[in-house]
Parts: sequence; structure tokens; C-alpha cells
Amino acid sequence: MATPMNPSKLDPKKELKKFLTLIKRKNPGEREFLQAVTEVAVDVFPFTMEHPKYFKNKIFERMCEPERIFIFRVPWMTDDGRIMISRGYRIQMNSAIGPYKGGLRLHPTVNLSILKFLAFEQIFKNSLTTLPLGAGKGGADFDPRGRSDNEVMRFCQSYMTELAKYIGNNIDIPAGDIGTGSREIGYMFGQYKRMKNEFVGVLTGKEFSYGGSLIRPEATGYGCVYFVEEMLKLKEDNLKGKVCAVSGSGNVAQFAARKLMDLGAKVVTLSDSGGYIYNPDGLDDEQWGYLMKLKNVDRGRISKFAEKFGLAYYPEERPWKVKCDVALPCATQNEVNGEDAEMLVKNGVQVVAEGANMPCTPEAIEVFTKNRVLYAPGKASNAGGVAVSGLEMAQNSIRYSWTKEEVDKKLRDIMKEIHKQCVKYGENGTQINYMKGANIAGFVKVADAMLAQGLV
Ligand code: NDP
Ligand code: 2IT
Repeated sequence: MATPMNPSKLDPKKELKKFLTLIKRKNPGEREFLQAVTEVAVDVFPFTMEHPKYFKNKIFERMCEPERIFIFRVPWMTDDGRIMISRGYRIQMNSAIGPYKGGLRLHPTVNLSILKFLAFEQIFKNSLTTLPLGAGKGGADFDPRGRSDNEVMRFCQSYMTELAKYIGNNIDIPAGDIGTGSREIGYMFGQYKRMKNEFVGVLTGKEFSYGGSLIRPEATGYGCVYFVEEMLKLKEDNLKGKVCAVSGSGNVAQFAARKLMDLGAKVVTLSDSGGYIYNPDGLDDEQWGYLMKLKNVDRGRISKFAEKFGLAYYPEERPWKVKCDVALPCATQNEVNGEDAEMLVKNGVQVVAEGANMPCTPEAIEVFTKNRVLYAPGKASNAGGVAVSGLEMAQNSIRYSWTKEEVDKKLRDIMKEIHKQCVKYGENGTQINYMKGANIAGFVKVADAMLAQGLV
């Protein structure tokens, strides 16, 4: 048997390069997955070399390889009788610290690279939550936008008919993500229950009436804002009066906006894939109520919001040109590029916290870091969603529901703890590197569990 190399004799830069070359060769063309792995590897790979138990056991290399991937046909029928074929996926990424856990994305851009990046991020995020959650992600290239409720139901039933073979309340527990909200979770839960004849918490993000957790709809957005509060607290500052640019207008954006407003901040933008709206005075309660109806009931476009309230609407643009103190990208990956970041810095941004997964490109992150902008990576700042999913699982297991106040308090405590872990591993003189902190803190827990469980 080959003797494992002593990493202290190796050049970390060369080893990292060798490692990234290997990952590129194994995952050709998977742009988003390679981006996510590289972002973690630059912090974690040198760390494993300083801690030879991880390096010699190839723990990080193992983490980059999904435990298994399912890809399957999802046939369904439109209301006018046309046959449609979608492609469904579930990635079971890592089960070292708990059953696979992560959302389902329904969007026409869904492909293997995007789901692998999301599943990979979920390893570190779920570890940071302090709860026993492994990592997974799934979805389909189905586009729910413009589809009737019946079409969405037929798709969800067909998708679950295959997915049900691979998941279970102690195996793999999916939830929402882009395009998957409580409507889709409801249809999927109904189909699972019908097929298996068991009422168990196999999905999270359920409505309260059949086992959902209070505060789960709010959790990602609220959690992100709680995280920002912690970041500002270290600077002896708070959100009162801060001008905030939010992107997106879906689940995460809606509740990030709500919590910002509750804390006295001014939310000046919202967006969707068509463009963004600008309200220099900040959203008010009536506007927020309208947003909820527009997006969750009428399923309309954000341009209509601008029309209704006589606000400026910028089609085909993203909200990063406006003057703001805090920016919360809450729509999708790579929605803040280097140029956007330069513009935000020029306009005086102090904090950028990711509500979405990987919304900032590596160039944008570099700009923020160089300019000492407080930057929180999604795996830390958007972990509140999956954390309350973990709490939903706990409530389902004990067949009990906690009050809003109880769940909100647990969410707050978890976000505080995540912040603490980021500071512990990311403190660097006068600056905190939240990315490094989140990457290493997230890694250590999973890595130790993998070591304890042997070569599996
Ligand atoms: P929703 O489907 O509720 O909302 C998505 C929002 O992002 C919509 O406003 C949508 O606009 C916009 N969007 C989606 N794709 C694009 C695109 N390619 N370009 C521009 N805008 C786009 O999803 P969520 O709010 O749940 O998710 C938003 C982000 O947060 C995602 O990155 C998700 O992975 C992440 N996240 C979600 C969690 C959750 O609990 N839901 C937890 C942690 C992270 P349009 O309607 O025009 O497509
Ligand atoms: O990206 C994410 O963390 C989510 N979409 C939520 C996952 C979950 O299981 O609640």
C-alpha cells in the first residue's frame, strides 16, 4: 500500500492547483459546480494540509463527489392535452451528519451543474446550522410560471411518482427553492402520502395545517436579516434608517424586506427576471401586502407593482446601481458581477449579505473584500431556511408544533451561532473573512463525522 504523503513537505499552492485540475477533469463543463468548489477549496484545501488527518483521508475530495445522483424522465400533460417531458433530478450529496436535506428547484435553467453546486453548498450550510442535517438538492427543468394549478399538480405528481423511490423521512427530505413554494410542496406531499400510505415529514415547507412549521415561510429572509444584524452589531451599528437594496421578489426577498422594514430600515428595490423597481422612500406596509398578493396569489410581474404605485421600473436591469448601505441579493446565482460590485462600492455599500445561493461572482467578492465591505456568503446568511426546515422535521418527529415565538427565537439563536462560528474561523486581524469562516467551520463538523465513519 502506498504510504500517505506528509502534507507538511508539499507546496499548498501546487497541491490546490493539482486538486482543482482533477475536479475540472472529473466534472467537465460544469461551470457553476466548479465555481462553488473553487470558492470553498481556496480556504479548505490549505486547511486540510495543516490538518493531515483530513488531507491523508482525502476528506475534501470525497465531499466533492456526490454519494449518488438520480436523473429521471417526468412526463406530464398540459390542460389542452399536449404531452410534455421534463427532466427530474435528485442529488444525494452527503449523509455524514444526517439524512440528505435540501430544496427542489423548478426552473427552465436547471441542469446537473446548477444542482451539484447547490447540493455542494448545502453540505457546509447545513453543517453550520448546528442541526443534524446532511445535504441534497433536486428539481427539474420544468417552468411553473404561466402554468395552471392543474398543470403544476400533474407535473408534481409525476415528479414525486419517481422521487418517492429514493426519499423518506429518515433518508432524504426535500423542500422548496426557486419555483417550488407551498403549492408545489402540497401536491408532492399528497402524492407521496398516497403512494406510501404513511403520514410522515418527508418534505418540509409544508403548510401549517398538515405539519408545516410556523416561521418556515419567513425563515430564509428573516434569518438573513438577523445575520446582518449580527454583522453590524460587531461594528456597534444597527439597521435603523439603513437604505437597503433587495433583489428578487420571491419567498426570500419578500421576508427579507419584511424584517428590514420591521427593524426600521428602508427597502428601496425589488426585482424579478424582467427588471427592478425603485422606491427611494422605502416600501410601506400597503406595498408589501400588495407584493405578497401579486407574487403568491396572482403570480404577476414586478413591473405591475411599479405601475400600481407610480414607481420607476427599469426593465432588463438589476438593482445594483442605486445608492444603498446594505445590499441583499435574494434572486439567483451570479446576479452580482464585478462591475455591479464596483458600482455598489462607489455608492457606499457597507454590507452585502447573500439571501440567494452564490449570487455574487468571484470577481464581485474580490471587489467587496478589497474594499473592506462586510460580505456574508449564502451558506451562512441564508441558512435560516434550512435551519427551520430542520426544526420542522423535529416537530414532525415528536408530532407537535412550536409557537411562532418559539421557532423565531430558535432561528435567531441559530443565526447568532452561525455568525459566531464564522468569526471564530474567519477572524483575520481587524477584518472578518466570513467566507473563509463559513467554509472552514462548515467543513470541520462534516469532516470529523466522515473520519469517524471510516472509508465510505
Ligand atoms: P422564488 O421562486 O420564490 O423567487 C425567485 C426570485 O428570483 C423571483 O423573483 C425570480 O423572478 C427571481 N429569479 C429567479 N431566477 C432568476 C434569474 N435567472 N434572473 C433574475 N431573477 C431570477 O425563490 P426563492 O425566493 O425561494 O429563492 C431565491 C434564492 O434564494 C435562490 O437562490 C434560492 O436557491 C435561495 N434560497 C432559498 C431558500 C428558501 O428557503 N426558499 C433557502 C436558501 C436559499 P422570476 O419570477 O421573474 O423568475
Ligand atoms: O438553499 C436552501 O437552503 C433551500 N432551498 C432550503 C432547503 C431546505 O431543505 O429547507
